[in-house]
Parts: sequence; C-alpha cells; structure tokens
Amino acid sequence: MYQTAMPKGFLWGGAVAAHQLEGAWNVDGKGPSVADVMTAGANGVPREITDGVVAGKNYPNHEAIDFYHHYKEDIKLMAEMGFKCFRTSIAWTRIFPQGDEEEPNEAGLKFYDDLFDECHKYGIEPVITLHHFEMPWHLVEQYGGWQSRQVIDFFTRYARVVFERYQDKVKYWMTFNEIDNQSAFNNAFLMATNSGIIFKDGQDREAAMYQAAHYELVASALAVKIGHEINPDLQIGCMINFQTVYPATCSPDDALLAQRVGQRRYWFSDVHVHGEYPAEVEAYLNQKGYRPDITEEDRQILREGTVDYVGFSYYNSMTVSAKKVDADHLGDLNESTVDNPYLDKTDWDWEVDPEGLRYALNWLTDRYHKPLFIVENGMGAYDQVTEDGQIHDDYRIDYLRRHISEVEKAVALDGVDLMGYTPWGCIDLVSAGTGQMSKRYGFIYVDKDDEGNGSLQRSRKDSFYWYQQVIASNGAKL
Ligand code: P53
Repeated sequence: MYQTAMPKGFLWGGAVAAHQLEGAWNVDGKGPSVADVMTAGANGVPREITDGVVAGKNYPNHEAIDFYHHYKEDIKLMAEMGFKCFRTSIAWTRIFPQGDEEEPNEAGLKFYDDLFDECHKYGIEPVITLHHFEMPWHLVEQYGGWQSRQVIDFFTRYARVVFERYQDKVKYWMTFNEIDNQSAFNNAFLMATNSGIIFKDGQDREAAMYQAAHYELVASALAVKIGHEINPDLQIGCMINFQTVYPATCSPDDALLAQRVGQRRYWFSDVHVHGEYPAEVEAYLNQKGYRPDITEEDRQILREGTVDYVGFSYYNSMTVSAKKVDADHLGDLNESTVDNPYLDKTDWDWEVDPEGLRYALNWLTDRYHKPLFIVENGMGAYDQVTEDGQIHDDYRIDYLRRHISEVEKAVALDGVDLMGYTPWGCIDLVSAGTGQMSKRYGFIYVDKDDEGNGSLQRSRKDSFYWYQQVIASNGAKL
C-alpha cells in the first residue's frame, strides 16, 4: 500500500484561460485577439478564423461566460470547493490592446489587480499564463504573428509590465501555453492560436513553425530572465501539452518512430529546461535545409532563461505506427497516429488513459529533473440538467478519480516532485478547439448554450461536492 494524501502545501485548484471565460472582449479598452475572430464550430466541425470581426457571425469568446463581470461570485465558489490555487491567463490585449503600443492600458491592469486581490481574500494563489491562445489580432495582421522577430520585443514589454505590477500578488507564472501543439503544423487552427500565423498559399508550414517557435522560445527565456531580475522569488515555468507516446506494436520500427515523435514533440520543453536545442532537431533542420534565424545571442539567452518548473496539460496519450510513416520521414506528428484499441474515447473522440498520466509524470521527471505541475486535465462532456435542477456528472467524477489515483501513485511510489493539480475548465467555459459551450469540463455549471442563449447562472454539479472532499482530505478521499 502507499500514502494517498498529497504532500503538505500541494496546490489543488482549477484552470481556465482568459479568452475562454472573461468575455467583455471590447470592454475597458481591450483590443481584439486571435480568439475574438474565431467562430463557433461544433463537435467534429472546426472553427473558422475570419479576417477580423465579421458582422453576423457567432464569436463565442466575445461574451463567453462573462467572468469579467462575475469573477467575485465565481472565485467565491472556487473558495467553497477549497481551492488553494486558480490558474488563469492574462489577456495580452487588455494590457496592450494592439500589442505594439509603448504604454499599457491601466483599466486592463486594474482588472487583474482586482481579480488577484479577490483570490487572496480566500487564500487562493493565482497561477498565471502569459500567452494562452490570445495574441493581439493586430500583431497577427501587421507582423505575421510570431514569424516576426519584432514580436519578441512587444511580448517582453508586456511581460515586464505584468511582472512588475503583480510581483507581490502572483508567485507562479508560465510563459507559453501548450507551445508544443504546433508540432502538428499543418493544422491551421493550432498555428493561429499558438503562434498567430495565418498561412499563405504555398507557404512551407513546417519552416514557418520552426521560425516562430524559436522566437517564442527566445521570448520565453527573456521573460524568465526579466521576471527573476524583478523578483527572484517568482517561479516561472513552461507549459506543454504532454501526450504520452506509445508504439502501436513492439516492432522496432514502431519503437523508433515513437521515440522520434517524442523528440519532435518535446524539443520545445528541452529548450525551455536545458537552454539548448537537442541534437536531433538541429540535425533535422540541417537535413531539411531550413535556416531559421537563430543567432549566437539567442542561444546565450536560451541558456540563461531556463525555467523553474514544467507545467503541463494531460488529456490523452498518442499511439503511433510505422505503417503510417517511418521515423525518417516524420513531418507533422498527426500523420503518425492510430487508435489505441485498449482505450475508450470521450464523446469528442479523445482517448482516455489515466495510466498514461503516471507514465507522463515519470517520463518528465526522468528527462528534466524539475518540479512538475499538472495545470490541465479533464474530460469534455455533455451535461444534462435533471428535473430537480441538478447535474449528476458521475462520468466526470470517475474520470478525475482515475487520473488522480495515478497521480498519487506517481508521487508516493515513483518519487515524482509534483507542485499541484488544476483540472481544466473548473467552471464551464468556451471550448478552445470547437467553440462550444456544450463541451463542458466544469464543477460549476453555467447556463448558456452553443447559440449563446442562457441566463449565465452558475450552479454546483455533483462533481463540485466530490472535488471539495478530495481537497479537504488532501487527496486521501477519492
Ligand atoms: P478543448 C488541442 C489539443 C489538446 C489541448 O480543449 C488543447 C487543444 C486546443 O483545442 O487545448 C488545451 O477546449 C488548452 C485549453 C483547452 C483545453 O486544452 O478543445 O490549453 O485552452 O480548452 C481543452 O476541449
């Protein structure tokens, strides 16, 4: 047997991102971000990224769940669950509405001051992402997003402003959300959200991705350096979307492919943690004839701006087969994947693999020797409000229970150093991938549908009371 309770000071909480819940997209001086030009998709139907805000289209992030005006009520509910921390992001466009201004927008800064004060009122630590799929649309249009080196300066200006302003209110930071999503560089949506890139016809997407990712990594390292100069107590991490990689069979070519997929997906965090590019990626860039703009000065910055911890989301594993592509011809990682016959799927076809999370925690510990922070995990599901006005979401409880149980094994049996656990979408919000409200993750239900109708009223699901006792028992009672 093993100890099921978590270590003292463990950061139980929940996670969201500004653009998916705040709404108030053009209030108090906020400028439009890439998330404000994304229409509503549906299950299996991708979102459209329009050329600016087009009249008559449905943009679900514009109002979202109007957290901007409901945050006091929402933080109170999170406090009632016993949250020790709350992960959200700062919308860059509240602070620098266009992205390239010299001076920040005071009304935007004030909003986050008030939000962080509200958290501290209940002893909740804010955990803040600087860049979570919400780049200023002006930077996308005028500079090609992260394809431009100039964007590094705009981002570091923003980072400096918020580190200075909130250093006494926010200790835990992350730079770029799921920076490794762009390893699927053929996916137009992921490239727009990650890097603000709208591809031109005939453009080499992979080359564009490596260039943009490099500028992001330099910007991240500079942000780490700036943050530590401002206040050495700040804990600044990276954030990756960790997908445990399995070979489809024990055939050596599948194993080699699985290793290669890992190299192409985790080079981002290798650079964040080790401060240098791994050999395989350098070799690949040479082989492809790509010559990204990487200067000696950049390499020095990368070495100096390594992260304090590794934050990651975990939703699923990926299984890869050399029948689809072999290790020497791997490009976009999505071309290598197959279904895993051992795993069930959610209604959105996301495989469910709790043991993969234990594997992830071990793998990341072996590779990075850093504290880890699970900053997203969860299952999108359709919830039904029953006649008694309740939401009996036993499927959500079951999913989380199975995952937390694997986390506890990793900590107690495998020696993993884990800072905290913040399940995704602790309050229902707009799905990033589909723009739906009906893809729900929350402990707190929000009355709003995919067409934008609803009272926005909040209520507690069964999982709310379940998670409350998980936190109260520090993980002993699942
Ligand atoms: P949704 C793709 C693959 C894995 C995670 O996703 C992803 C995405 C982008 O859709 O995003 C992360 O809302 C992300 C959150 C997002 C969450 O996972 O598509 O950090 O912003 O909401 C869940 O179900």
